[in-house]
Amino acid sequence: MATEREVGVGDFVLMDKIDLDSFMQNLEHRFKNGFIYTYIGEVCVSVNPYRTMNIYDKAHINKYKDRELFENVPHIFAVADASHKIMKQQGRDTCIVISGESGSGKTEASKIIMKYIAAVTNQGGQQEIERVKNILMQSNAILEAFGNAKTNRNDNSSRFGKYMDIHFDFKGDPIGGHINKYLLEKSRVILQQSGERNFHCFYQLLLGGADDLLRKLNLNRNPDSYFYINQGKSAKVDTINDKNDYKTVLNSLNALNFDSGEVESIWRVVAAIMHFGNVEFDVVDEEKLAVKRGNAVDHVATLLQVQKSELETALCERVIAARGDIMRKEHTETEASFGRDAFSKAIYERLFGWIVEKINAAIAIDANNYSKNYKSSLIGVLDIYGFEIFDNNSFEQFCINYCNEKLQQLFIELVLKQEQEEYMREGIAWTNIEYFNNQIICDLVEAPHKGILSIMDDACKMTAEKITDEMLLENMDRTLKGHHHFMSRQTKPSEKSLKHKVQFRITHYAGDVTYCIEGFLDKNKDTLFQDFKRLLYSSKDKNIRDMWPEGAQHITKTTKRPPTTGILFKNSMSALVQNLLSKEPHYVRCIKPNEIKSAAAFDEQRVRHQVSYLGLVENVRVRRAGFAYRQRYDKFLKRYKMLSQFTWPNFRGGSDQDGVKVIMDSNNFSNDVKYGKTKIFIKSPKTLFNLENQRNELIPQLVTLITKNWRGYV
Ligand code: AOV
Ligand code: MG
Repeated sequence: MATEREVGVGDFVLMDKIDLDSFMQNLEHRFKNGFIYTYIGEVCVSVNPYRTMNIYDKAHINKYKDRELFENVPHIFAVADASHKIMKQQGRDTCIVISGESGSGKTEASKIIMKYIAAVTNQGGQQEIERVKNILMQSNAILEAFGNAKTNRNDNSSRFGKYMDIHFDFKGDPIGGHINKYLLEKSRVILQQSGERNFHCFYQLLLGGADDLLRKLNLNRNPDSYFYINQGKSAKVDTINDKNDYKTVLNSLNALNFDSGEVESIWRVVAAIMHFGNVEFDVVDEEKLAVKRGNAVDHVATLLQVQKSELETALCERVIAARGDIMRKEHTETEASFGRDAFSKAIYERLFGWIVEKINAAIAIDANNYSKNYKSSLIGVLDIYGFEIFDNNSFEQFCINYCNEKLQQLFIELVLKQEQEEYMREGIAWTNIEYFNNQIICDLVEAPHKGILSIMDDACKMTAEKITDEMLLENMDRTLKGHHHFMSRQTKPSEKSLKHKVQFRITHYAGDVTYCIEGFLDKNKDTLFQDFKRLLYSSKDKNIRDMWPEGAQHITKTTKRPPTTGILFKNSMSALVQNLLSKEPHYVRCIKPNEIKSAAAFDEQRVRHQVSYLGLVENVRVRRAGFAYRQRYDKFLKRYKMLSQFTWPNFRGGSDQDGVKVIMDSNNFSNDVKYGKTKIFIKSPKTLFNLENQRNELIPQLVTLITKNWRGYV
């Protein structure tokens, strides 16, 4: 029973009138009164409060533990509990899909869910389970240090997608986990827009690292000294304490069993990248390029534990193997700079991947405690990078926004499918509700042959002629002309806001995004000269060598061209969707209340836009199309049995459905309900209100009655 007084309507399905205006009114009213969560049936809508709320403490956890959704004021804890309960009681795999645009609160939501699960499990205090819980919690600090960064939309923006499986034993206690990461935005390592930062770890090291360590790494504490981390001119962020965060990360690395050598390797790679950004080139003569004199390259060689001369060679020329012959080719200055940047990005990406693998090793189910055949159930938690629009949008935004299209598609499919299936299963008639299906945008990006990813892939495969980004855009124009969600100056000459031959626009489900084609091909090809791979494989540092196993390959061994980044990403998205489809989904739909990170402002227009594109009103309509409320007969009877003398104090017999029928008939609700095979479906929310009110009025009398005559009832 709710102990807090509700403000507005806790479940949009129960609103009198279902339209965007009523939805907005209820959402705003609740938000302004501190109610940031509201349901649409079992979907939880969450508005980022941008302030610390005291609704996540022990008392709240206890309030939601083992309760039904409707028993308390809406809360994300209830979603976590529902997911855990189904997994535990029915042994079914579940997942919690958290979506919403950049800065809407997805990552915080995922942490709150983990916190709840950690708090309600392992009542027996088993050591191994405590260990697993500890690792699950501590891994966040590390992943955020290396995978999150300040963007102009969010001070702690996830720059990678994260899907985490948590495995549970038959008692519902966590026994292990696994993290899948999706495309890290590695271009940030070398380039940041004004107002943005590189990944947090760079600043954490500079501000938090011990004097000794910094001396060893040849670093000074001033972020402005390093080109790779100073371009955004915003190293200092009010909401971030890099010094403290460094300590937290170090503690977490220790907790996850990274040994001191591994921790040192991590910081050496991070430091090497900072020095790398300061490496420049001199054109000696037309034929010859050299690394500019200075210390940066010396530091890089020392930190990566490779020969300086070999590093310089790898930077200035490349080895080409053609039909068994080995030749050397000098780089131009542009090629050398490109190589240096590609190398820096690659080292960072490998470091990140290596860290994730080590975390996975630490949280893998312990084979000593659980046999290989042990059947565990799991909860998957998905926290991806949200839809984003910047002043300049490139290949990374294109991938991120495509990922969000896929999740929206999944939501549409499943929410409708679930409803349809439920009505069919229960033998109840169903009427369709109109909604915008973004499949057309998913197709625009991913369709074979005609989709943007495919056009890009074809362009990357052409080696005979040099294809430029401009030519790629021309190919897109030709193939996609007339598509309602694609536009360029070529396909629509009157669109003067688009730069001819440089920009194109996609009308995404969440809004129009103008992309700049420059760099798309390089980023999609993601070329890294072989020389760098061999160089790192020669490192004296075992950990760095481990990050580059392919460096062992002999130069003359021809390697197949690796798949392009876009195709890899498309495949990983498709695998992710398949995986989510195989589980029972729960949704948290996050909303960003304003653009200024304010705890007070509710920007009606911005929120209205999000509610619209997320399809939330349609969600309510679908949910209510026939029936606002449904419940299993046994549960329904348990809750409302006191409303009829036939079922209270003693149920006079028959099935649960019979009992429910008597209650509804005796209250004259027969016209408002349908009886499915296992559930009762109620059409009007008023019926439920009425039942709830009667129950609330009866309960005090019953309590008094029971207290007076309690012996008689026991
Ligand atoms: P995101 O994950 O959705 O964006 P975050 O979860 O990082 O967004 O939230 C952004 C910021 O909003 C956080 O750093 C907090 O300051 C604040 N915030 C969010 N949720 C809460 C909450 N429940 N309570 C208090 N503050 C909150 V991105 O990763 O950019 O898509 O790529
Ligand atoms: Mg995030």
